[in-house]
Amino acid sequence: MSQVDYEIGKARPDQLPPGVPVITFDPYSDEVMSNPYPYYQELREAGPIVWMQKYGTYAVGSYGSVIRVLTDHESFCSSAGVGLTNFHTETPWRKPSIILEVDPPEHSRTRKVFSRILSPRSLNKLRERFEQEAHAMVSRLVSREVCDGVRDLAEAYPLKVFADAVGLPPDGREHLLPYGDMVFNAFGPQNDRFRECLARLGPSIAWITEVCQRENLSKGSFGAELYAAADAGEITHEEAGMLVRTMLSAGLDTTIFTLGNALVCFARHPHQWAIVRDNPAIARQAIEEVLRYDSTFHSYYRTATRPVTLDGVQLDKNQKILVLIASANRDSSHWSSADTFDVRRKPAANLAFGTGIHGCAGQMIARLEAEIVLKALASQVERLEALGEPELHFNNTVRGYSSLPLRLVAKDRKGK
Ligand code: OVM
Repeated sequence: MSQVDYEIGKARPDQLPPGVPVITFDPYSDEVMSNPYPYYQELREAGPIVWMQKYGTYAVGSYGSVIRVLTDHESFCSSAGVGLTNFHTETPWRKPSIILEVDPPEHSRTRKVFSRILSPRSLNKLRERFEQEAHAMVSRLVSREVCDGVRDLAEAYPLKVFADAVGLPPDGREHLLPYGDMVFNAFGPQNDRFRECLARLGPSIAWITEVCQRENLSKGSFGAELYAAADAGEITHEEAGMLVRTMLSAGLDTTIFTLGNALVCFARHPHQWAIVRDNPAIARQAIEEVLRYDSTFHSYYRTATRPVTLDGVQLDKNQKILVLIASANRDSSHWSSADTFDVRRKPAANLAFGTGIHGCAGQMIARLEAEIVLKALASQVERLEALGEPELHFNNTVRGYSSLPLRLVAKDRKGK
């Protein structure tokens, strides 16, 4: 191995304390990504904390260990980056996020502004518009013979309603997808997937930078509210632009893949679809189960701020730890029938949105979008028929599909 594999924060395998189980599979390989769950089980069974040989980091994948790491932000920080790249020793591909990749007290200031703008109260105003758009979109698709569930719904919906809510102009939104793909690839290793994505990125970065400027954001939007917070002195104007960037980084791929994963889940589990269709009030809970069963965000890192013991293992300062939230959501010591997709369970406290001070700030708008789309489908669609295998989109951090050929079979309205 080259020198770079052993820099600060990445202990040598031969320096490991005895008794730490070693896993040899590569969580970023196509093979593991095609179906990561058996590998996650192997990892959990190996021990509460394991050594990831290929990357020279620890990893946690059980429910308890994941919570222990995420709720102790003083020992396990975000300011060294929440990807494999250690910002203390390597140069990140873009300026670090001022909300994700920081610790208190800096984090508290930006998070407060963000949380207010994305609070349930402020989101209430969006519900009606979101519902109208979902109903219109679904009824157009139902009237077509076939559609692509990912392109025509999972992508189209957030690209319309969320981008509108942030305040973006209508043209150029196609840049959001390659940009988001890059953001999430960058939380993993600098592998071929990372490099190819960066090489394709071209003009998307410039477009994103441009639309984060105040004059390009519509009145009354989240973007406008961020700049208003700057006028009020809570943050600087430059920080307002950086927080618009966060919304665009974190708010599209995540909800898009969640919607696509939901469509795949329900196409594959028609009885589960029948439960939602016949009782749309369960939609919000059903989305929670989609997030537990096939989590969108699979993993990210924390970094030890000091020598710290985790599950009996002594970690050095600067050590990176992979936190596999998608694995915690399948931990059979926490969930009964963990590998069963069951919309009737109440998967509260699933870790799809993380937990602790960095728990997803956008989770309420993510749930709102998904619930509304699912309810629109429930009111109009009898069955979701997959017309072929969905196409998996490979990304180092988020899991979802790039295509799902689909027929949405209309409900028979006669006699109903
Ligand atoms: C950000 C950012 C990017 C991706 C995800 C995220 C899950 C935040 O730029 O702040 O939160």
